[in-house]
Amino acid sequence: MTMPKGNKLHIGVFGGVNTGKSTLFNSLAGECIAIVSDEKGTTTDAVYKATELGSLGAVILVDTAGFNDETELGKDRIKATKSVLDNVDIAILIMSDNTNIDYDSEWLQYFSAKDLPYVMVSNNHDESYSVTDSDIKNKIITVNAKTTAGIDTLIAKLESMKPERDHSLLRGLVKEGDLVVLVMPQDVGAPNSRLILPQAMTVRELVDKRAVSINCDMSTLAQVVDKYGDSIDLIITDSSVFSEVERVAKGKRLTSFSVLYAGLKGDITELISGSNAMDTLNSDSKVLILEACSHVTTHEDIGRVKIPRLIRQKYGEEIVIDFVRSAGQVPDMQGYDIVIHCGGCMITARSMMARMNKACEIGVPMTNYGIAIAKLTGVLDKIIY
Ligand SMILES: Nc1nc2c(ncn2[C@@H]2O[C@H](COP(=O)(O)OP(=O)(O)O)[C@@H](O)[C@H]2O)c(=O)[nH]1
Ligand SMILES: [Mg+2]
Repeated sequence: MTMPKGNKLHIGVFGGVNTGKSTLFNSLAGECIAIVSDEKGTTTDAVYKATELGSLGAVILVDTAGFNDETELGKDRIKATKSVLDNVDIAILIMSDNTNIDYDSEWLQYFSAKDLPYVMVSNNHDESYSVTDSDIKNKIITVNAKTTAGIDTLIAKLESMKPERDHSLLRGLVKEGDLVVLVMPQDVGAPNSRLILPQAMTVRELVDKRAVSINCDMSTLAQVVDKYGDSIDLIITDSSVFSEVERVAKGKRLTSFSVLYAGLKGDITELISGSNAMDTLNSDSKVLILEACSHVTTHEDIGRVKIPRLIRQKYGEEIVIDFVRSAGQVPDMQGYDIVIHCGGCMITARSMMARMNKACEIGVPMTNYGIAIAKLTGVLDKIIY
């Protein structure tokens, strides 16, 4: 199974038109994907490419449209490039003869405003690049995107910039030797012959931690609980069957894949407190269900059917529930009483945090699928995270 894009380090290539962004992107990717051209504005939408880069391992490179594009389509391209800022973990800013220092300064400010680590690269024409500030000049790495001279230095710099990220789902919840029961109902929406990402990641982590896991679904859970009783240290369930599991679990430590996943991508404390907004919803409220997947997903059933059904049961048929699917830009969340986001397995942690920060800025509470289901079925205070 391949890791979805969301879990890999994303590196964006930014810079003015014709500075050699696509050439560098191709050199880093080691093959020709982005169109390189003398004509300005050749790269329109961002281009994403998975590759391996030194000790960084698997990364996603993102080629963008130049930000001094003055053509008719330029505005849309710049907007698309700006939305990439939320999706990358490191930015490369390219400068060359074609550089306009005013634009570069503007973009350095965007990087800073988003706390986005960046590296400045002078492509081929170091001498003529008119930086007077020696402090900045020392920070610039010189490359020749075409011949790949200097690229090793750039890769070494990127390696040193890798953000520390806790990729653990289970954090402190499981220790060596624990017995963990995984409840994984495989309904019609489940992919053929494999587990969905949060489940597969959990199994892998349990193996790494030398914990022992038992896999079951609702039809066999009672049997497992009868057989292993007090030896069970934790039950992790699909959140769609929270309340059923809680009834069978008889006070055992309980959590869900999506709640664990929420902690990996977003700020779990904020997402849990965001769910408190559900206490004050009524039939006049407006709910936004937000999916980050760009393709037809296995969560469709949870976001489009299960959660709306639970909400309507509790607050009435008239309550407004809107759905938005957006993998790129932070969607418009204004005017809603709560936003319920999917687990975000296809987007980066930065992208998820950009959504949470935006919601916070406009005063709209945000929670996620798993936490919302736990809240709606009355088991939120019974789960650990
Ligand atoms: N000589 C030389 N030409 C380059 C270099 N990098 C890019 N170019 C050329 O500059 C033009 C624009 O490059 P491109 O990568 O499409 O720029 P972008 O608009 O920033 O993506 C192309 O003709 C490239 O072949 C370089 O390092 N050396
Ligand atoms: Mg280009």
